[in-house]
Amino acid sequence: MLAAEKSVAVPHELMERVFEARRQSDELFTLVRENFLYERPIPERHRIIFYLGHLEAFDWNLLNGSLFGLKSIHPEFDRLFAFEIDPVGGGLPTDLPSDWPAVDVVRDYVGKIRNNLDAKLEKVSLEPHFRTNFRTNDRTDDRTDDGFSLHTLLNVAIEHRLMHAETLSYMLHQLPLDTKVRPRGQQAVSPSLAGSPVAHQMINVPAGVVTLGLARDAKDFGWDNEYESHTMAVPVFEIDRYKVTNRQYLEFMAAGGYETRAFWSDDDWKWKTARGISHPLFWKKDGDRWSYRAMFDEVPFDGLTLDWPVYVSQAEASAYARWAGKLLPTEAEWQRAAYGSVDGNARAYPWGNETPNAELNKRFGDFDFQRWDPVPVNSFPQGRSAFGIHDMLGNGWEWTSTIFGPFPGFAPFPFYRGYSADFFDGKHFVMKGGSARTAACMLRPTFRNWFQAHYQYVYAGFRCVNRG
Ligand code: AVJ
Ligand code: FE
Repeated sequence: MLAAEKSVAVPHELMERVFEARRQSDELFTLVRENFLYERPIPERHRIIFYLGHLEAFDWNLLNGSLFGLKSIHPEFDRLFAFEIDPVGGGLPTDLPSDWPAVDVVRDYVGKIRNNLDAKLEKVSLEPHFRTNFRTNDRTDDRTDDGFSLHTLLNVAIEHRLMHAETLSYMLHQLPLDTKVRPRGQQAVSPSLAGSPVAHQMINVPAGVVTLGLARDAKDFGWDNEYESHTMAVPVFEIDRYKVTNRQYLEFMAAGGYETRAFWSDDDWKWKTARGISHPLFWKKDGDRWSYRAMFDEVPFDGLTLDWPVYVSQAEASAYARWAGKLLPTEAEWQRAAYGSVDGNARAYPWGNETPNAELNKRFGDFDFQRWDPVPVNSFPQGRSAFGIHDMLGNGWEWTSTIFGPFPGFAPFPFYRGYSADFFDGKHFVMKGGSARTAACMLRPTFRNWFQAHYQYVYAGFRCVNRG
């Protein structure tokens, strides 16, 4: 009967998610030709090799530090691979490839950490006090000294890894094409899904109340910055039915958008000028024609790619909005446009209450690793929100005008104090929605992403609003 008992105790669902997340992150490292793992595609961030060790060091430090208390197999690596760099302020990192251990050594560390953690997880999952709180966020039978369940910690490990699967994707995006290995069957541009021309218009969202954040006693997992739940009144506004496309952004450029001082804030103008920025990072000029730098190809602007959402920094998005005589939405407006409804009841997703899965994803949006690149902004009519606004989840994050800050009642996770709090500096803006490389679990209404206004690398675009 041991086998049956074990199958009850082992947290299948959570461990399956750990394994699936590992599959996603492992795949990314196979896309880079081995000699390029020591490259730094984004000057502000670590070399690729760091992330190979980081995901396991993170899991180890988190689970072992708070719960297991096993002897470390490599304390030096636990520290070396522990921390990200904060790209704000200070100079750029100056470390050299030779400062990092060899790939084989890092892979060996990864393998050993996984074996140790998995063996321990299998064992503790049989201990009675872990059984209940493996399944929910329930704090009544807490296990860490700070009162957090293993369920919470495993969710932190899973979502941390999945977030890096996305940040690594856009990091590898910046590598020269000949340093990457194209996945089998990968096409340059996804065939058209919609076919009809994009009919841009603005949609009226009546005044209403929106709920932001997660209740402290909610059973579902959320990061520290998602707590607590609170409501806000949102006055009437109009919002773009679709994200701003490459085609629309070309008009802004043709109108001298990058050269007109009045469209830019002081800070953004200084940044743009100092860096000599004159077009979106994902665009490339060939003679007098633009092409799009996709993940594994450069593709000319044509009927399809022109209708992809434009990916830009928040500074560039704000300049466009000013040129158009509009504004970027606040976090609360975005939330209401995506999850609100005419009758006042919030939905779990813009399309309703169906939880995304492999089948539904195909109808509802470009997210959950289905593709590497965007699709035209009108590709998923069935994913539209109650107000008829398209493409709110997937196909690129959306910048808001809201500075990333704590919700009322915020408390940092004691086992990861800096996750959000380190970025409450007035320089980071909330992004909502998700990209082609965002895992479905992070499409929940309360998930908040953030980057600083001058960060061009992320798969993020925007749509505009008008207020009375
Ligand atoms: C939440 C995506 C802004 O990439 O800097 C990963 C996620 N934090 N490891 C980031 C994160 C620490 C974070 N973002
Ligand atoms: Fe990290």
